[in-house]
Amino acid sequence: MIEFYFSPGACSFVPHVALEVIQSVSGRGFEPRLVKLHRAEHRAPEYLALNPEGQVPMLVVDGKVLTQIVAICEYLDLSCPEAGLLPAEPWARAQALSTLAYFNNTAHPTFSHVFMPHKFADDEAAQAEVKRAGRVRYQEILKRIDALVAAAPGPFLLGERLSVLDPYALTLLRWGGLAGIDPDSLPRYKAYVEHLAQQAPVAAAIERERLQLNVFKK
Ligand SMILES: N[C@@H](CCC(=O)N[C@@H](CS)C(=O)NCC(=O)O)C(=O)O
Repeated sequence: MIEFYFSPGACSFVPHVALEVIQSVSGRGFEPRLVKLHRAEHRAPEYLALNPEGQVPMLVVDGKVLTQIVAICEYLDLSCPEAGLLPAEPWARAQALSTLAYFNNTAHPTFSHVFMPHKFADDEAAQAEVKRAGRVRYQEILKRIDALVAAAPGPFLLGERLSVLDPYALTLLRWGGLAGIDPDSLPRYKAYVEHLAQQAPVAAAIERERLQLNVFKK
């Protein structure tokens, strides 16, 4: 049994879509467990006992805990190769993992500087500077992902099939809206995300999380 701990709009959207793909391909289901970050449920002692980092996503597979998106994606792909969540061929797989790691360890923490500057500095002026600099850097990162979309060999980042990279790319553009970056400034990336949102497993995750795709406010 797979229990999946997630929070709406968070990076847990990535394994959420992966689990939906697996369900559609193999019939293997999962138990969604909503974690309300705004109510600090991830800081509750019961949650911290499972994941001391106090973060989503988290999988509990037959009672065993797995955290970190890169590891979760690797596990989900290996446990259901027919879902095609990552390429099987060694070089293509390494390239895909390279992009996944970039999303997870570079793009994602840069957004955290904009969204949670208090994690990086104590005084208000320093937080404002962390946020400003983070936003400039995040804009550059979104442009780099836009270039990946342009270079994609098909409608998805890896070609004809949806992989774990796609829901991450969607999440990062959506977060751009929260960072004050208008997705209309990246029309190709925006169109790719809109097409992605129409795919059944992605639409199912969006519906469960009740997500609005474009959260940019003019
Ligand atoms: N490197 C972690 C990042 C997880 C992460 O940053 N999760 C965020 C949501 S997007 C979270 O739980 N934030 C709450 C907090 O850190 O207090 C992973 O890959 O799972």
